Formats: sequence, structure tokens, C-alpha cells
Amino acid sequence: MTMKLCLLMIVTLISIEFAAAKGYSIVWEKKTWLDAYNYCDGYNMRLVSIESRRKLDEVVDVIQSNGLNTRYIWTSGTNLDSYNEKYFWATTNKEVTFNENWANGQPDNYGGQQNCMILDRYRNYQFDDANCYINKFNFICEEKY
Ligand SMILES: [Ca+2]
Repeated sequence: MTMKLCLLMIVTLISIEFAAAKGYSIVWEKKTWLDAYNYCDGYNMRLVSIESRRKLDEVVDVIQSNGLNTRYIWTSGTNLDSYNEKYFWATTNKEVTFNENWANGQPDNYGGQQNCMILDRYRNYQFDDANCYINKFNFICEEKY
């Protein structure tokens, strides 16, 4: 094998590794839900959706391996503009079906002002609803595809 071919293979392997590690980007700034949504959009990414247990495990891994240690983290889940008050993922318009992950007693729409969905790190990354306009939390953007 020539040196050139060998180098090419190494470079290819490194880029595959890098591609596999991509997919999510933690944003360390705390923002309101809408600002978080728009921030990801501005980078041609999406505010993270947690459609399944498998996806949750993936996201928790990103959170833990990067040492994000704030209690609450936004997801794209919301029931703003929902005709039946059901939660949907704003980035894909798909209804939330992973409802077994809501924390006990949630969503409670506390004070009638909670319409956006967070992960609660203190409650094993279960869902809670929070105030979209007032609360500011860290968040994760994900690649669109
Ligand atoms: Ca709540």
C-alpha cells in the first residue's frame, strides 16, 4: 500500500468518526423557548425533540458527556397553538407520543402559563412543562437529518 493511499484511508476514518460525533450541539447560553427555537433555526438546526426512549438515551449521553449540569433543558415540545392542547414537536409538527416520560403530575400548566416542554435533569430527564416566555434554560440543537 502506498503512503498516499494509507493517509487517505486514515483521513477518511477520521471524518467518519467526526460525522458520527456530530448531530447535536449544546448551547450554553440560557434563553427563552422561542429564542432557543430561533437560535437553532439560525444555524440550520432544530431545537431538540425527544420522540422516544432511544432518542432520550442519546440526548442524555450528549448532556452527560459534555457536563451540562443545569437542572432544566428545553425541548421543542409545546402546546402553544395546539388546537386540542396536546403537545407536539414544534420542529416537525408531530404529536408527542412518548408520554410515559412526563414526570409525576406533569404537565400541570402551572398558573395556566406553562406551554413548553423541558427535560428535568433532577427527575431522571423526565418531561415537565415550563413558561415559554419567561423561563430561560440551556438547550440542545440537533441536525435536521
Ligand atoms: Ca409544570
